[in-house]
Amino acid sequence: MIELFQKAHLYKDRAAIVSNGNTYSYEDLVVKSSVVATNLLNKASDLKEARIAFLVPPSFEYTAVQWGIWAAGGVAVPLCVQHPLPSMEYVIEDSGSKVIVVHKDYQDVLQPLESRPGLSIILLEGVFKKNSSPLPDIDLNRRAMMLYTSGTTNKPKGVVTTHGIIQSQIITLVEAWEWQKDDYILNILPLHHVHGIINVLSCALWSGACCEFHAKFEAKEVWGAILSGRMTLFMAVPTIYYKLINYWESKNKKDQLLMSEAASKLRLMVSGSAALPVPVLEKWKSITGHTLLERYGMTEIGMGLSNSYRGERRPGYVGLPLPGVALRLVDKDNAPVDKDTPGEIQIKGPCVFKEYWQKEEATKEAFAKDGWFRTGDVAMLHNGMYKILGRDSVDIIKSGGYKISALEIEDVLRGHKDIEDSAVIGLEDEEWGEVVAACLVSGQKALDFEEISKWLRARLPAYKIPRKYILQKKLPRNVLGKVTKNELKSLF
Ligand code: MCA
Ligand code: AMP
Repeated sequence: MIELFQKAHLYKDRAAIVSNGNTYSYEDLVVKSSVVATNLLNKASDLKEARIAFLVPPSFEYTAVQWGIWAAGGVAVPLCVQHPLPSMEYVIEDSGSKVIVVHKDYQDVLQPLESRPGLSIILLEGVFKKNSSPLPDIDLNRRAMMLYTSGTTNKPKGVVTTHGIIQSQIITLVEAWEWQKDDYILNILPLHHVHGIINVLSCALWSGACCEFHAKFEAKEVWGAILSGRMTLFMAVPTIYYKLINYWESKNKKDQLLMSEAASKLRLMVSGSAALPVPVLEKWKSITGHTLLERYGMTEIGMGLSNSYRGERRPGYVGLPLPGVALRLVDKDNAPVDKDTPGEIQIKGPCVFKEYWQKEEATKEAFAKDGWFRTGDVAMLHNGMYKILGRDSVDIIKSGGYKISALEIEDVLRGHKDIEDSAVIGLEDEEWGEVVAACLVSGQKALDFEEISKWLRARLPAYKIPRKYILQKKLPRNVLGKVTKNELKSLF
């Protein structure tokens, strides 16, 4: 049996999940996920790595479905409840999911897919109905999850991890950040990415701790939970800390004092998924007394580097490789670089993903010949700690902690009837890290940027919509015809 489930049997009556005002024990989770597994199996003995997509908001039910898919031998493909249909449709098709489990509140969104041959859309109630029956034995080397990530190709790729890889990603963090069964964490992150799924939910459940879900991030709700004194841990992206600071600043002195005092009692607060600006770190320290623990990760590797739980946390740095993670910095020829010299981060270890789903060539290209995973992030070792310096591609944007491919947005923009050409870039932004900006070419036609944003919203998630536009007669290009994106930035 998967070790995560074995542990849950031991934790039994302890609170595992709080969602929608209810508290669910580990026993509840074990029972419910076995029922889900039995229903999904529908008399078969094993799902044999069939991909099962699920559209369920962050909740006890989300977790029971995820565990149920795993227990039945399937591959969990979480869909994001905030995404428009075309984004979900791409994931469903690319992953080859033939079954989708959907919460009734989102049934209408998937309605256009209902008549699709070979696709079965099952309401959540439908996987909760039968009693459980014996379940297959799952080997650690089997595929378990597929998360979609944007990269230097125009369409997102499915990052496949096995039960063993997931386990190793969890154990590393449980050890490094000293998770305990008395921990209580809030999960306000989306549940189609590593940060929310592994770092928060799975680490909590591995440890016998309690994970409280909120449907989405609201600064007021997070501060409310901090004030209640029930939390011991908090993990979020820098944009969330920025928003929490703004909320704190909007309060009167008396309230601020209470909020600060309550926050100072947590045992750990972590930031990641994007660079934590030093002013945000400093402001948070002045408000709460916490030096945020900054760490570095990626969908393909889980977490790679972390500042220390007990030792030094250096502002602007991401610390040292986590236990079990091997890291090297290399130059363009894959030769290791000296300290104080920028180099690409390459990673090896049991935490590294198995493959990009059905993209053999992309998988091969993602690894150096000697097996190291090429992250595309550039860092430097300085005074014994790693500092992230940037990325080697201008086509990748990080906004609000989400990784966005400029090429994907350009590709969609090309489908608009009035747009002849486009180039998308990320512009530095205090709140979002970067904001998406688009330079458009339309020939003689006038463009209505609001109409374009509206048109895009039906096709892309909100965080991929450009927040700034400019119109140009033509795009700046170099002699090879490639758009010079750094030059483009200066036009905004
Ligand atoms: C939303 N808005 C934006 C953006 N996103 N504006 C500019 N840039 C953006 N990126 C706008 C919306 O369109 C809306 O405006 C307004 O902000 C509020 O939208 P809402 O969706 O309510 O925003 P929010 O809830 O405040 O979202 C901010 C957020 C969210 C909570 C920071 O972006 C988020 O959950 N980020 C976390 C992503 C994450 O977990 N990444 C991990 C992947 P209007 O009303 O005008 O439309 S990375 C990972 O997993 C690796 C392994 C790692 O290292 O962790
Ligand atoms: P994703 O693939 O969405 O998981 O995003 C992973 C990317 O986020 C990494 O390749 C980095 O570019 C970026 N990232 C994650 N953590 C940090 C951090 N602490 N500082 C800077 N960049 C980060």
